[in-house]
Amino acid sequence: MAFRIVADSSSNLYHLEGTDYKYVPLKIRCEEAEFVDDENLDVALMNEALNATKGPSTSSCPNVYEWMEAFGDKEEVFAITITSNLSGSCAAAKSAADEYMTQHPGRKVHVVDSLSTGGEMCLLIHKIVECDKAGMTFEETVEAVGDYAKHTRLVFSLKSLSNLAKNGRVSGAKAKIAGVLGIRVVGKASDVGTLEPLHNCRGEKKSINTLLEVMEETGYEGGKVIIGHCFNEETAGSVAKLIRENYPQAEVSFQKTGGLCSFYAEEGGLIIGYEIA
Ligand code: X90
Repeated sequence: MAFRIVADSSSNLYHLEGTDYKYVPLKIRCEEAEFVDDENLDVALMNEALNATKGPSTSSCPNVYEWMEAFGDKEEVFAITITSNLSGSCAAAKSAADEYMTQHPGRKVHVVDSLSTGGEMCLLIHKIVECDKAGMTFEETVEAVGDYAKHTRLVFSLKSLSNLAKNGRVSGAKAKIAGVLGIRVVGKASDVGTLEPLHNCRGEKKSINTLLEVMEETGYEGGKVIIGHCFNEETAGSVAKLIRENYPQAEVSFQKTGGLCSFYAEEGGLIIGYEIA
């Protein structure tokens, strides 16, 4: 591997076999405890604590120092962040990159603002690995990942938008609808990297069909899919089944949401990154 790849933990990716991959954790906090979104985090325990707390709960992004630490002493680094429109992670990564390149002339860091999170970040990470393995230069890879990002998207299906609303990441009015029992809000990451709720679905089955419809409306034609779920293997499996029925060639994989995505997607939530044509 020529490149080091660093992502914040909203990618739900803590290890990447055979690559020089590192993650920087976000943190989740309530009055009683702080949870570091690393590979040791027990998400079920975190959820329990968050459900039990009466006070506010919130998240925080990695700081400049933490990003710099993760760059290590590498010559060529790619840093992939959660959308800059909902988090300070990207701004911190960019400051870290500037500082790193000033301190070490000749070294290069390219920050990729995913304008998304979860599985869509993973697709970008996999693309960088692919470029590296193909022997592409840093500059060629910067261009390739930029082009590829035009062909990746993210949809979600959430039972509750409560933590998103409480932390000002979505409007209170939209969160209210999602609070109704049995309603799932299906939506997508907008072009500017914000949450765009699109449909209020009654029942799980309806939400699964709606997810694929939204994927198709945004250009899905059977490309790679990464389904992230917060303790909802069953629905994740049903989504995969539906995709495979319609697109037998589709490469579909699963991931459990880590701390940050689980906090915001909440129990039962699905976050799906995919390629479009
Ligand atoms: O800096 C921080 O404290 C992190 C804040 C993150 C806020 C939003 C996280 C959303 C996570 C929800 C569904 C997918 C939405 C995609 C929108 C681009 C997951």
